[in-house]
Amino acid sequence: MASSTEQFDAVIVGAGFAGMYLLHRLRELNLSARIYEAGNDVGGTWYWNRYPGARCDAESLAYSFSFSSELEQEWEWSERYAPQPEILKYARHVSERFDLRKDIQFETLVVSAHYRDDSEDWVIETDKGNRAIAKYCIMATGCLSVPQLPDIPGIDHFQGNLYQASKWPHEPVSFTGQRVGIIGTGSSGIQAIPVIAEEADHLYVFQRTANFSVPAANGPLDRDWVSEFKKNYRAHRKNHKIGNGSGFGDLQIEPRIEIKAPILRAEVSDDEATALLEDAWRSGGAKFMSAIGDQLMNEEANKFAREFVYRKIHETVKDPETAELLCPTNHPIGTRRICVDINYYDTYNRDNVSLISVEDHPIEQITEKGVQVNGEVFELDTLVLATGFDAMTGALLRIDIQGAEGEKLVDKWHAGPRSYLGLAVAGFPNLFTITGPGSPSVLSNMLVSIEQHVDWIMDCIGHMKTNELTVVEAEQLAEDQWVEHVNEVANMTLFPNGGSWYLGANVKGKPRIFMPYAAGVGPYREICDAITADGYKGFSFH
Ligand code: NA7
Repeated sequence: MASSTEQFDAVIVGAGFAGMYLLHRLRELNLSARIYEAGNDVGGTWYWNRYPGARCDAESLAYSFSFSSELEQEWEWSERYAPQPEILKYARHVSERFDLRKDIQFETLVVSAHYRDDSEDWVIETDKGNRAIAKYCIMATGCLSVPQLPDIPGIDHFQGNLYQASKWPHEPVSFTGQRVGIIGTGSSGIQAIPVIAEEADHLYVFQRTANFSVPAANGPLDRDWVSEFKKNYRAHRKNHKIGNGSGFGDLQIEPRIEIKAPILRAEVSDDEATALLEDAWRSGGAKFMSAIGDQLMNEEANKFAREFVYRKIHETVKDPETAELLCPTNHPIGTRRICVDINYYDTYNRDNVSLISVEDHPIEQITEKGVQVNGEVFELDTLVLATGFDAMTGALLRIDIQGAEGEKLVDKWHAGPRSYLGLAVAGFPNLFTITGPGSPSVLSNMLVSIEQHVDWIMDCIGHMKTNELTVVEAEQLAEDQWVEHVNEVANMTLFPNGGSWYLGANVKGKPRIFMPYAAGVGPYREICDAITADGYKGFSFH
């Protein structure tokens, strides 16, 4: 079925932020590259996730590229947390500004990538019949790009409108006068619920597991403040890249309350700890998770933060039974991704919103008319599925990736992903993964991590070019030690107790392995840089 074979120095899979920056950097090295992208535009996550209320839970001024001062100076973010259409516009702007589109083939799914031992290159094939040969194959496939549909009988029988949050139509969707149901109360559901509730006649929220959510304290960005911030952009960016955190550094903007972390729970009285949490709550955003320095390490500190949030939920939600159902009790706060919301809890005070707990009585089936729980059918005109993703490994394992001697990635990872630094896999020469499992990835500001990975890979490829090397491969021992280290770090935290998609727990049959590296972006960068300085320790070249 392959029509013709094209030759490139590198093939990149995915035209999200990672793929775009890769292409830009490869060109700087005078290397030819082609991106294959499944969507019909750039933007990755921000191309697909168009559901009502979709916006970034990281602050705009940090969740943006830092590689071009001109770009960061000229682009104006409107809000503290940019809405999806604005981020997509930004992605398009980047693609045009750096003339990226001519090397991107859209609406094309990569189906296989096979390494050839004899010629030491990759053969990449697509669903459109392309066959490309490249020295390097770089997976920029995203951590949350394969939607997970719920395993509920009868979905196909539903006669109303059925929408998936992560595959939202490009045309406007109206809920006016409708009975709407939504399954899923993770970040996507929590963003969509308040917006749908404003329009629908009635909204039924089917909640299996309550999640912790903190207020975003979103709002328009003050222009004077932004221009002041931009004067010091380099210093801010530098700050985002260091420290044990997630890559947001000193960005704490509206209202401007200084969070005095890291202060450990044992160092402060109950009143002082409450004051720290109160400041973080008012200040808004995921930084709440570092209000007390050891919240994610120490059960006592975590319990204190949980109880603070329970009080907030009970203060906000008028009906005590609904409030109680919204209080998560089966995981430490932050061990499932903390949600960042606009009016989420308050939405349950509306007369047109009902919370249906399906924790003890799972959804039995979806009928032609609606959702059946405990024998009762909730009749609906529209059903929204916000049921998550096959995270971190899903997109990689859907491609038939075969490394040296025909080894399949799906076999190598049958008991869970194994990677050196989340960047390279032993037995898969010249294959790189951007923000792969074993790197800070979903625990970090994605843009910070993407730029760091791409820069590291470009240094490595530059090194190979200079030294006329053909092949780079992670060594088995280095990979084994790294996997052990990632687990060790995870086990020092409360994360493994979360039962979340970080562990693969949301996908039936998926091995339970804590996939991201939890030590923070700063230490991770230092390790990567030290490996480079040490002659790429743990990598072999020829
Ligand atoms: P999440 O956070 O994985 O949330 C998925 C939600 O869907 C979660 O509440 C699930 O409940 C629920 N779910 C899944 N299957 C079912 C069934 N069968 N019945 C009831 N409820 C179900 O995905 P999101 O898209 O919200 O967020 C993913 C990330 O995207 C987010 O962290 C941001 O980084 C962006 P469960 O918890 O499994 O009981």
